[in-house]
Amino acid sequence: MTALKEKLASQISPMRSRVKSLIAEHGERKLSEVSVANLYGGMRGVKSLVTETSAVDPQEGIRFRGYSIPEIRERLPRAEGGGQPLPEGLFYLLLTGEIPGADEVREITAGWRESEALPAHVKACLDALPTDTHPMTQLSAGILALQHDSIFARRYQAGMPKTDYWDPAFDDAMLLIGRLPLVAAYIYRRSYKGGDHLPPDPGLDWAANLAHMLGIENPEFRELMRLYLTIHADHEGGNVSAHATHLVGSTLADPYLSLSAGINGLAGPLHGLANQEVMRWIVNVKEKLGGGVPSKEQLTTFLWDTLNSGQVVPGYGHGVLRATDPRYIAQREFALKHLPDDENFMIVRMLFDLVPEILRQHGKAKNPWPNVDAHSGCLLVHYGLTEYDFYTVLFGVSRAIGVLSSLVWDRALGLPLERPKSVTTDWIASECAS
Ligand code: AMX
Repeated sequence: MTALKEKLASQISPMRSRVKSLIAEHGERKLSEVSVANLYGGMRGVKSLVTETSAVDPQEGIRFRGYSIPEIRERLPRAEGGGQPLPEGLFYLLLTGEIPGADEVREITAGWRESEALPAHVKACLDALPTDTHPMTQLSAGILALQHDSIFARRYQAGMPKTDYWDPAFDDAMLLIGRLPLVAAYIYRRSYKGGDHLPPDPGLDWAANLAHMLGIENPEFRELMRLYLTIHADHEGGNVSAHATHLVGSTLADPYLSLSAGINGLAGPLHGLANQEVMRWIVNVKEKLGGGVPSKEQLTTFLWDTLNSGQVVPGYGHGVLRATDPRYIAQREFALKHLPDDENFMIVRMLFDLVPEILRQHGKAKNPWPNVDAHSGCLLVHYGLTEYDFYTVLFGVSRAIGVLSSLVWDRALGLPLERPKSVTTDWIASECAS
């Protein structure tokens, strides 16, 4: 058993007892109310899920097991000579609540990179899809094809006791996360590089190896991938990718089936697909104006045109946040350090100066500030990753770390099938009339 699995195993029994006594002592205590507006309003703010790995404060943003983004950037182990946290370290933190040391992180890198050959049938499955199939569709299909190797599904069929569910869920998570960069790179190279695939480099950490297999051999891009794959990993439990993974997993569908569901949710333009939409919006502006950095006046006109035609400004607003997303700030700091004069970054900065005030005047969005997706595109383009449709795949590879950590805890705590009650509009109307 690895150190991580051992640590996890030692935490499960006390946590089960804690939850049991909370339910026994306070089971009837009310934590939230549900209004008619909530039912029609996407359940914003209704406390109805338990997620141990992270929590979002509307003002401060994400905390992973209590640690803010600046704190994890400071405290998580880095690659040798690197300045960014390793996603491996975040995985350890999300699962255990503890900051790992370099040895623990090395062990996770080794685990993820152990069986990273992509099975032939997975390649064949992806190759059967037209190369212009959206990369997120390919990612979801690739994850489903990998499900053939699910240890959870096999052990469930063999009749494992409930108390053991977390164990193969963890093993599946390790293998699946380890293979995701292979799937992502395979999709990228078949979709955009004529199927000229690049073999993994065994000497690299997980994120750097993904950068390598994409074909971008730039140490700064490796650093970007480490940061990117860390900060996109988790955003508490109610966002669509996390919630969908949790919901499907509550049927005891294995981690592959569950993650594929979460990835399908991430592929929506109001969720993870916003990152490709931001870059597309910027390029569209530049094309219409004949290239270069537009003036403030020109950008303002484009922003109002977008809003007046009934579209959203991608990368701005949020279901929970009410301030600038710290994941945006982390990427901005990276850009200020490494690409301060980049043209697209200059536009992203101008948008930061303009959009909040325009959205305020527009008067609809509850949060006029940028979210994580407003920034990532300009960084990726800078290092040569210019295929916008691929961006959400990187988000998905990272998100797997968070939602699969949560799924392991779901199974450890024996969380049941999720099955809220639905009602009809007639029922609501008659209830309100009484
Ligand atoms: N541009 C224009 N209008 C916006 C807006 C934006 N960026 N953000 C919100 N609004 C509008 C909504 O469409 C809604 O309009 P309606 O009343 O006509 O339906 C109104 O403001 C109220 O919405 P809200 O309560 O502030 O937001 P929400 O919780 O319903 O939705 C989100 C949140 C992210 C879907 C929304 O802000 C949005 O569409 N943003 C642009 C897309 C985006 O960046 N998505 C990525 C989010 C981060 C992520 O998940 N990766």
